[in-house]
Formats: sequence, C-alpha cells, structure tokens
Amino acid sequence: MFRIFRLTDGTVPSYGLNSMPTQTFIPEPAAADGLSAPLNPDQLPAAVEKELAATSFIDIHTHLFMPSLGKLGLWGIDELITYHYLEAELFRSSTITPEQYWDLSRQQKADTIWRALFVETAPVSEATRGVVAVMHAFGLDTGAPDLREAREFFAAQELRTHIRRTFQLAGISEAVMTNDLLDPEEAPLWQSGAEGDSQFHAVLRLDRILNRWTEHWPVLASKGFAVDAGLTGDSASEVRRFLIEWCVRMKPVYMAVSLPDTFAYPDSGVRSRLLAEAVLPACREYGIPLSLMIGVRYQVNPALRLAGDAVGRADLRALEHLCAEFPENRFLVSVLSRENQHELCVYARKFNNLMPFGCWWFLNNPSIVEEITRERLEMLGTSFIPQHSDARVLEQVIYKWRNTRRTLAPILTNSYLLLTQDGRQVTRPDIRRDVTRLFRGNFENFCRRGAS
Ligand code: RAT
Ligand code: ZN
Repeated sequence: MFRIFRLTDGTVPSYGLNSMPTQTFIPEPAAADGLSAPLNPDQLPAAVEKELAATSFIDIHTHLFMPSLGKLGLWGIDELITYHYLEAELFRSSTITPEQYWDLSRQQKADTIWRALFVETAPVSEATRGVVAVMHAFGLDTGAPDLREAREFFAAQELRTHIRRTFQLAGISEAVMTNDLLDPEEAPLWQSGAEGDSQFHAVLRLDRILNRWTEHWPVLASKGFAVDAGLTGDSASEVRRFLIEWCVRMKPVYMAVSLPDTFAYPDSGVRSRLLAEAVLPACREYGIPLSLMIGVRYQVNPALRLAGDAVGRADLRALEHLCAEFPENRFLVSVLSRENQHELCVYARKFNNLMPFGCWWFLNNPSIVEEITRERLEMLGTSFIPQHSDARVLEQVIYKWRNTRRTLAPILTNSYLLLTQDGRQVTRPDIRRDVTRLFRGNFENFCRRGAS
C-alpha cells in the first residue's frame, strides 16, 4: 500500500495524487461472460482499440490551467489557430514577416493563419490537421472560408461545462498543469488562494530559478529569502525553504524544468548546486518527483518568439549522474532529440528511479511516436508513460489524445500478436490492465512512491 507523505513538521498535505483513491482504476475482475476468454489474432485489433477508447487517461504534462486561474487558461478558435506550432508553419507558407504578424490583433492573426494554412492549402501537417479534428468534433465546418461560425460557437460555451465536455471527448479524466511560481501574473492568484479543481493538478515549474538564476534571485530576495547571485551562505537552504512554502501552497504532483541540449550535471555552474542543494532535497522532503525535459536549443530564431526554439542532442550522462547520486529522488524524463531516445530507454533499465514519459513537442508526430513507442515497449515492457499532450489550448487535448490512441492501437496490437505467436494467450482484461498501467497507473504510482 502507498505510504502517506508527511512534511517535516509532521503535517500531511492533502495534495493531488496523495489524496486520490488508490483503487479507482484497478481493472474489473474477469467476468463470467466470456470477456476473459483468450483472444484470436483477428480479434486483437478491435479489442485493443476498445480498451484504449474506454480508459480515461491522465494527461501528465500540459500548459492548461484550472478555471480559477482565469485568463491564463487558453481556449477557443482564435487561440487554437494561433498555437505557436502553427505560427512556425505560417512563416513558411506566407510572405508576412514576424514583425508584421506580431503587430496584428489576436483575431487578425488567426484570420491570417486560417487563410494561409487552411484555405489556400490543404492542412495536412500534424498541427493543422489537429485543428480540423477539433472543429469536426464540435460539428463545425472544417472547410469554412472564415472563422465566423467557429467564433460564434466558442463564444456561446460556458467554461466549466466546456472543460468537462472537452475532457470527455479527449478521453482524459485529469490534466497536469505547468505552474510558474515566479510568473508575476500567476503567482498572486495562488497567493490569494486560487480554488482547486479535481480535474487539474499543479506542477511547480522551475525554469526561471534553474535556468535564469541571475535574473530571478532578486525576486526571492524581495520576498524575504536570504539568497544572492553566487548562492553563498544560506542561499541554497533558503531556496529550498521557498520551494517547500510553494509546495504547501500549490500542492504540486511534481516539480519540473525544461533544460537545454547542453545540460550537464555535475558542473561548476549555479544550476548544479541549486539542483543538488535545494531542488532535489525539497522534492525528497515533499515526496514528489522532479521532471526533466531535456534538449531544447532556446531561441535559435528570436523573431518567432515562442515558436523560435529548436532541438539539440543532449549528453545523457547528466541523467546517469543524477539517478545514481540521488537514489532517493525520482525523475520523470522526456528528451526532445530523436537521437537521445534509445539511451533514455537504456538508462531506464539501469535506474528504477527514472520514468521516461511522452513524445515531446517536435516528436509528437505519428511516424516518430510509432518508432519511440515500439522501442520503449521492446526495451521496457509497460513500465513507461507513452504520451502527454503538452496542450496549450484546452481543445487541443481532443486531437492530441485521439492521435495518440490511433497511433498506439496497431503498435499494442502487434505486441500482443507476437506474444500469441510465441505461445502466450491474451485476454481483454490483460489489455485493460496494460493500458491502464501505461496511461494512469505508472504516473500515479511513480508520484506516490515517495510518500512516507
Ligand atoms: O511544446 C511546447 O509547447 C513547448 O513550447 C514547450 O512549452 C515545452 O512543452 C515545455 O514545457 O517547455
Ligand atoms: Zn510543455
């Protein structure tokens, strides 16, 4: 059974996954109606599709926000069309310059993208096809000459009802947010007691602290924490105190950071010291994992703003050192470079405090998801988390999860087919157990493991 996590003062935080009922998604016992009969090879595809459709997933990394965080939560057609994945595609299909584009209003931007990527050309890229799938899910005209009908539809929705319907269409029960404790817009909302929501879990995102300490340490200092640029004196333990204070406030299910392709650990920089002396001790104290998303080449084209980042191959020995040096910590890890995927699987075989997750950002295309997922199943069985949506706009979860189910169905089917050919029978409850483990149980158990 799961242990209950206590803070150093002996109190038990009532945060997300600690308070989740542990039995909710245990597969039903085999029924006497033949459901547990061995499946023939030709029954496997439909059985896998059915179990994938029937299981409600946990979306373990998004940029969505619970309703009490107000305007931070993006939704609706103009936000969908101006997703930064589509902005990057616009500049390839239009003569508009980034400078001209940034000067437009939100609606003018969406109109420009709609015209260039949906009217004047077939929307066959993954991100454009996603918009089509979302519009279709809501019964909107996917070939419309303009966005009038779609705007009217979204303007008529009541947010909380719309969130419930969207999650249902996506087949997810919960979404994990990305909460920046140093964001001047977001932090005050938490400080004034933003109302929790059982469909959303918080995550303490540490990019500003770990990647841009020189710029951000004065914010901590201004809040009364004795820190300085060089991390001298009590600085590290003060950062740790700051993080625990935010854990108690936000009740995060994990802490997280996105890291460059040049990420190294250990090194002589301030980030290594912050990790070893503040972040990892705080994760241990609060009993939660640290998520490392490694491999971004930040702002290779700053004119594109959010769309201006690229990818680089990382040296995953940093991960090896962290997993070995901190066996009491758990690491949820996604790597952005296709070339790093195999090494990640090998490290996961060496360290059970490492949980690979997702096919992140530029990897979230069927051809690459297929390759990565097959590799993970072959090397790790079902002991990984295949996907997260990374949705920035609410309705994106519909297409991202639909695509994940569609891509994964034949891959899982093929694994079971090979298994039956090798002499092991497969039943529907077997498939249900595995799908539940991949898309819920592995995350729930990994987050709870540190609770003491
Ligand atoms: O996928 C994205 O939207 C990226 O821009 C990043 O936000 C990335 O997912 C991250 O969490 O840093
Ligand atoms: Zn993200």
